Amino acid sequence: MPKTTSPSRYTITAALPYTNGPIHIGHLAGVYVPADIYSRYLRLKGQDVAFICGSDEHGVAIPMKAKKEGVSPKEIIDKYHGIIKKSFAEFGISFDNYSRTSAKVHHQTASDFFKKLYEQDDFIEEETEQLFDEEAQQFLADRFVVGTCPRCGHEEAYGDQCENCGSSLNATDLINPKSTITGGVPVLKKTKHWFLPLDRYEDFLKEWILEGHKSDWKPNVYGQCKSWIDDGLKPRAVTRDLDWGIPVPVEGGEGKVLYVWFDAPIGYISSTKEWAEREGKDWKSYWMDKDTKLVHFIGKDNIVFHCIIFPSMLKAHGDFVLPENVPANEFLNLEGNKLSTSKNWAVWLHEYLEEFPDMQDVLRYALTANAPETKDNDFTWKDFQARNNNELVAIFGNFVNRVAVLTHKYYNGVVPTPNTFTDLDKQTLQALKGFPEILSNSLERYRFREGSQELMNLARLGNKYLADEEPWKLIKTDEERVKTIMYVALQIATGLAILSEPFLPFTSDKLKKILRVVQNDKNEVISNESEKSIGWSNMSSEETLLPAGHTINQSELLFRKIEDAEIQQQLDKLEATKKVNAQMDKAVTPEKDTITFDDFTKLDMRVGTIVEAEKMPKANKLLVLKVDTGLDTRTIVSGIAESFKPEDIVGKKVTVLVNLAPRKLRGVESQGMILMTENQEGKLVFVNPDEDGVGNGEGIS
Ligand code: B3M
Ligand code: ZN
Repeated sequence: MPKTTSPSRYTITAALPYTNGPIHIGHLAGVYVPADIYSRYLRLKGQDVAFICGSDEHGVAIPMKAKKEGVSPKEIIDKYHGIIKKSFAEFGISFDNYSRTSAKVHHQTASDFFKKLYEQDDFIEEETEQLFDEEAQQFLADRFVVGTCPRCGHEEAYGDQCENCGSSLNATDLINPKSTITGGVPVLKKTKHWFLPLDRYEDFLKEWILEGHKSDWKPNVYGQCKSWIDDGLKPRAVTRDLDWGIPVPVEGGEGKVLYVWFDAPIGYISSTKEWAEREGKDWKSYWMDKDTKLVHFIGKDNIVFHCIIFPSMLKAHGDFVLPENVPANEFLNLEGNKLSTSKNWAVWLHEYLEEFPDMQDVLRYALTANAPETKDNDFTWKDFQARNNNELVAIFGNFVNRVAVLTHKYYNGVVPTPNTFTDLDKQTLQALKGFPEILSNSLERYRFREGSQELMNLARLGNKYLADEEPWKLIKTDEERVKTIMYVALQIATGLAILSEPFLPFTSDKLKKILRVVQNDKNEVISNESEKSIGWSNMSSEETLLPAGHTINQSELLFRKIEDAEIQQQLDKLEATKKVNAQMDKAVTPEKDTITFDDFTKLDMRVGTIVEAEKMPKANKLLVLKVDTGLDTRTIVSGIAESFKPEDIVGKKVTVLVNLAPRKLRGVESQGMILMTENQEGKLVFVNPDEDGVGNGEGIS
């Protein structure tokens, strides 16, 4: 049942990113931005929070990447752990600890966890037939094998999971399995593994999830759990025949490692231990105290591991709390296509940070405002530009800039003493007081998209108030009235500084600097003149957020307009990626039937030079060429008009098949063939001897 008492502390985890590539906007929208908003919000409410993450450095994806890049797995994890950790920090993801599963503390914690379950006889130890690649002499598990998912028919399902329907699989479940190492069809070979008997936890999961979390878990999460439990759970192997990972710490475990999805979630515990030791805290209170609220932030493809497998492990272990909620998001697409690390179809966080310096909050806002919270959603650069220009610049930034500029213009930056409040003033101040609860109401239910729009509504309230009251006109006729208007506007700006922090931490800092308020260790803001510190929890009960007499700093632009050219540049970048992918996706035409050497010697290929070139009238693709073959100068018609201008290829050396039977093309007799191929962009290029000194007529063998 959802907890009714308020927790003593929160352990917030964010899925550990694999160190086989950088972070992209799909990871941010799905997991890290919502987790950060929630953690920052809880801290602002004065809660004791451990926001935990780290790099997931085991699993087959790492050695696969290492092999592809021709380096060691250690070099891969060190490279991407560094890129990921740095880019999270620069993006304001405020982890209390970001560890890594290659760390000693994790190896020890995961080994101890396994040994405890082993000693409690929680595993089934069994020799079974597993998929084996005879050519690679390697057992095939996880991403070492692909095949058709038995549940949804997805043809690229991995040995442990189908990313399409999220199902957790045994490799032997796959239909038509194929080795991703050699492409070969695997055979079955006996090997011993330890299995977690998930079927033994069905009653526990039915009671804990299907009964206990029917009302508070998101429908997409609850629905997936229900369908797996209803389908019946099967034992899952938690060890692998691999040499990359945490060695199986029991008799008979030689040459085997823990399954990455067994060890990785334990990484949350190891990272908490590492943090607690550094901070002088007791890690056990964050994982073993029943008054701790544990929340896992993940993407939908990780639901089975965080709602079924890891909780069953925690239950078996017996000492740990269970997750109170797992608010998994759906997937984010990019410009209508699925994000893909392997196809480089992504907006990479580290590249964004370089290309849009000091604009972290723009991406945070755009990703939150369109977050895939209940269904897959699409990120477009046009929407990113619109969210920035039409909301952050035109509403939030415009309001704050007006408040600061007018306060300096009329009062040298000093907050004026208000006169009598009109009904509108009172309604506006009352509305301001309601925002902490409005936002809490969204954030407590993990509705970050809704929360971001409510925050923008607070900026709209201020913007509209100023636009309706027009102090810049009234100043000529009613100075006393303007004092009240600017005082009210400054209260709204201060409310924005406090309430924007979870969503827009960088903007909140800038706004606090403009308002010249400092944040104390209780996450409350305090102006120099007042003893009262104001924060999320008391701003609704305080009459004054920013006292009269307080002096603010000069304004600074919180946001800048994003120009069409900047967006076009990003779209061009994606277009180029599309072309590269199209080229790589182009199925390499299968090899033709074998020919004999005699067949080959019949081909007479010579070096030639194009001496004349012109377009074939009324034929878009054809050029009529005069080619000096060394034997003669002959006419050759070539389908290269869409790749070359005639004037650009005169003098070009080419390879010519000279003894091809002549044939008429659009009435022109072509006497040979020029050898061409396509480059990665799909553009035709000459297959030609580009070394100097190779003369026309030279045979090619
Ligand atoms: N490394 C991320 C993924 O599946 C995976 C999460 C582990 S959380 C313990 O993309
Ligand atoms: Zn599937």
